[in-house]
Amino acid sequence: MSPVVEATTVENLPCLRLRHPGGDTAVVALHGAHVLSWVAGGRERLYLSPNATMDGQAAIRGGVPVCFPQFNQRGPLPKHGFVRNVAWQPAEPVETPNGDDVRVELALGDDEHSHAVWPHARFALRLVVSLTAGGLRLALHAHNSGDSPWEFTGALHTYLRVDGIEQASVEGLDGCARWDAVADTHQVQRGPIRFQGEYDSVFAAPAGPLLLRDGTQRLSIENSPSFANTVVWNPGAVLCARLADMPAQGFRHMLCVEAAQVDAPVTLAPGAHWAGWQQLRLVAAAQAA
Ligand code: TA6
Repeated sequence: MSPVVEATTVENLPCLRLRHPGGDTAVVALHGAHVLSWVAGGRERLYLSPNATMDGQAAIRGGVPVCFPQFNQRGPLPKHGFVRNVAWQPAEPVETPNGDDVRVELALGDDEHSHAVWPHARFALRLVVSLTAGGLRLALHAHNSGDSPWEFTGALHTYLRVDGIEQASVEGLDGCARWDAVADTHQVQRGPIRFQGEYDSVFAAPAGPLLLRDGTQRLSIENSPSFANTVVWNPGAVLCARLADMPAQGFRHMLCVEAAQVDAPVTLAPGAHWAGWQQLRLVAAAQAA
């Protein structure tokens, strides 16, 4: 293991900590290949609930859950799939480092447990976590290692940390088709998104990156075109109070902006690969003005 990646634990969960020479860090738990922390520009950029269950079984509230092979409850599998609830393994890199990043790869294959939940699928998943100065890139790779096709939906369900949800906005979805999951209405997004109460919407993915504005924070969020949807979620006060693993005011400090495949499942033929990524990048306030 390279000296900039070290084994650590967070509440007894085995984790890997990445340290970029410039000072940024990231922590990824083997449980769920779940990124728990990304510190960039001197502050934490991800929201991890202080009430998250870290027992190596439950899904962790916050960070970046990997949702696969099912988005939410759109199918017969457990909500948001099952790979966020199981331990992945550190793997030898298959992606070539680009020279200035620190990266780890985690792998998960089918086994007795997955066969019980998702019977006919033979698969190999990889999550590549790459840390650059001011940037974090998560790439999910899926491979059909069996002899029959299977399909999936899913998401990189990123919980961004915001100073205050009521001052935050997301730009870049103007003109995109939107399904408002709270009101169950379809419309076209006009202008930046702002938040007052529960917000849960699935968008047709935009062509370019999004921009999160929150106080002095400016964050660019770019998803690969292979993810057909972008999901934006904040539970608001009422739903947040019903989430046992969230503090009552937790909704004020989180905003999920997700690279997702929601509406149209991807079919992977035997031997086929799919990859999808999300790239987060700090933007100087002057650049985002
Ligand atoms: O991606 C948004 C969403 O699908 C919401 O509808 C909400 O349920 C959220 O995910 C969190 O799901 P979870 O199973 O992690 O509580």
